[in-house]
Amino acid sequence: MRKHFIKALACSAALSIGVTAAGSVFAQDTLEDVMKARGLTQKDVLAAAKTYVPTGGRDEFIAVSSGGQSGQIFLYGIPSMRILKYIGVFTPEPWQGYGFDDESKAVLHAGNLINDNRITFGDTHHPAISETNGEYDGEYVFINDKANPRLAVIDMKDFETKQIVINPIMSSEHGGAFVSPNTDYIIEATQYPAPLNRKYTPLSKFNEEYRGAVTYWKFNREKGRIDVDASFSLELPPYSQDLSDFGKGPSDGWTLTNSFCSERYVGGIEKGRPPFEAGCSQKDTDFVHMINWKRAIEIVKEGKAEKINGHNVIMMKTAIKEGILFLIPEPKSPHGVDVSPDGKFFIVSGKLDTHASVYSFEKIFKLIKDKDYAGRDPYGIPILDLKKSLHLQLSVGLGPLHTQYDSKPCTVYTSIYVDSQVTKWDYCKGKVLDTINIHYNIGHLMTMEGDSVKPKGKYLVALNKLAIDRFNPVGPLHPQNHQLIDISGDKMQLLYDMPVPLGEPHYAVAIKADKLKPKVRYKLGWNSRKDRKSKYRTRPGREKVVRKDGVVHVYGTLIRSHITPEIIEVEEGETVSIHMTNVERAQDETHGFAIYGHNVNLSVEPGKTASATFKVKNPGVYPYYCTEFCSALHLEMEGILLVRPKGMKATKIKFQEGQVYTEADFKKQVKTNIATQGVIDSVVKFITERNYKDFPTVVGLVEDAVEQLGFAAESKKKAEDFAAKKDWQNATLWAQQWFQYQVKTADMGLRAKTYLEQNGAKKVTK
Ligand code: CUK
Ligand code: CUA
Repeated sequence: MRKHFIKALACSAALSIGVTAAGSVFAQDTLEDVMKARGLTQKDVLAAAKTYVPTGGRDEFIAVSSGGQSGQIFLYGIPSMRILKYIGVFTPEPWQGYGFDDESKAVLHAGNLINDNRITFGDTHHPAISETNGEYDGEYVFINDKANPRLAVIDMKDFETKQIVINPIMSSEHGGAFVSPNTDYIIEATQYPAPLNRKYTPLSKFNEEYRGAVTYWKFNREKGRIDVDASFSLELPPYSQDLSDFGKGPSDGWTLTNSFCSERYVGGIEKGRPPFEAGCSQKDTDFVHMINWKRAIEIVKEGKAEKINGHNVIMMKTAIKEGILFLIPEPKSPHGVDVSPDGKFFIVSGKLDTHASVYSFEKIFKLIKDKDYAGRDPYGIPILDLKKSLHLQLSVGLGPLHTQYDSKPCTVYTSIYVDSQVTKWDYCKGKVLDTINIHYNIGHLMTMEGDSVKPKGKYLVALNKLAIDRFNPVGPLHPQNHQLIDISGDKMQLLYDMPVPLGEPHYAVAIKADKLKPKVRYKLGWNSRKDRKSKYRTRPGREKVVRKDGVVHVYGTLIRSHITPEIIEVEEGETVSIHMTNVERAQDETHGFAIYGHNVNLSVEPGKTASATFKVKNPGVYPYYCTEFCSALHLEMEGILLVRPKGMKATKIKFQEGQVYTEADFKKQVKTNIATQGVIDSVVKFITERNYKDFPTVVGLVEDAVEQLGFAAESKKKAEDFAAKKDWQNATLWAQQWFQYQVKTADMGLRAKTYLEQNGAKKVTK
């Protein structure tokens, strides 16, 4: 192993001299050969070239997608469609320790106790990225849970879930999460009506006591958390509210929420009544609700809201009296409501119709100003006239659902569910420009930053509900299918199919990758879920065990390749609280921490402190170890939790040494170390002779390498001290430890060197 390593180092050092980009031995195939062998057409190769991101390369956009019933979200790159990460949101995620360490359990448990049940799934629908002046700013992601009305906050600095808030009045929701142009509020709207006080109410009182609602969650940007007490809701009729959007520019201050089943039908197929789907499709139109939310904030401040379940709710009668709530008819069973980038129009589709309807805010505002109403609904809410509100309607295909905007003016894309296609059209003039077939049954679709004030165009992703025959069969439950489409030209071109293996990903949003500025590491001893220093943070050398208030607190550290402490001894029945701090500074040096039989599984990224508190019920021997293959001696990153039977005395530990070392062993190890130092020196020379300070990545690696070299020096000193006392056993063991730190130093040095070679570093002459 060691010899191997030294050889590799030496080789690499030699290679750096002169040999660059030699003619590849792999290049004997021509493009034609490969096309023939794999049966690829010119079109395939062109599509491949448009999506391929070379090894080590980066994507231009990052998509944040709902993970459907998994209760997660996931990230992938565009155009490569490479999945980057799954993020635990409403459900535990073991890799990230989410729902396993005390810190993340606090987040998850604050938002999953509903009806006295711990909810362990989520039906995530619509992610939203925070905005500043209507543009994506890459700071936060919000996502809703349709099944158990909740909203989660994810910080894009570390892509961790920071908060889950439970909706205080809804029993079903759908129209969230969508953000106001400066992310001061996030909207969440009901789906299926229910009494807002959550009391049993017979269906005979449906019209009088069942209700819909919209909740405006107040977001505190400085804290990065939703302020529950400053949030409020507005009572709505028991129509099934659907999707929502915020106005912007000239329509800033208003929100839209559409609906279906304004028939207020209650079903009852088992009693011989026509089913929901028939009863809810009787009328030719349903309603989009238009709400003046900026005025609503004032109304709450004026004390005109009522408390339901301790939460401020503006009742319908107040909203009508104050003139902040209006209804506009929309064609049969509408879906999707999408405000244009300039905020002058919004587009609604009719699922049972072929039309997309473009509404004009200018016309609507005039109708409101003139009190020009077409009538009132049974609750007294003013209804505006459909025709007078419309800019135009266009037949775009059967079953239109959602609309996304292009960077090109007046250009939009609408998903067509029944016909399984995307229609590109001009919403200013009302003209179809192009259609493309997708596979199969598209729901949402996403253009790059396509619901912001500045869409970026280029790509469109069709989020398809079914995959049917597009992938290798894997049983009756098929993956879903995200299809990448090139929209840069006049004609749409299908490029790539990506199977999605974790749930129905209703909606996704994509942001320009260079807007994201994620962390590399945490400040040492960080509680990442609370965004502050952990009171359990521990520095190397300060590890300790403290018994306090009946709890055994273990303050430990993790660094390649050891866990401190390596032995934890407690008594049966005690409560143990293990706090692990990863004291690495190196990029990507995450350590895990898992213990046999106690459901303890931490992910401790560099700088993080994570804790696991549990009761040891049974005496026994419980090995623990690091779960990330973090270094050559990762398997040795281990320890033992000893649980003594009650009343048994602790015995002094006498260790069995595996091998007895001699002076010769010590000298041999020192010789190896000196040779290794030579290689490190040559790498250091290579780096310092280059303009490495111009490369922040390399500067970071060098910092980490210097730190490891410091540890090497400490071990060297210990080895020499023991050698002076002729304690060859300890001297050799410390010399081996010294070598371990050298290996880590060299590893980072080589990574830095490779980076410089690949990124055109220049030689500097002094
Ligand atoms: S909904 Cu329209 S297809 Cu939940 Cu946004 Cu799924
Ligand atoms: Cu740390 Cu393996």
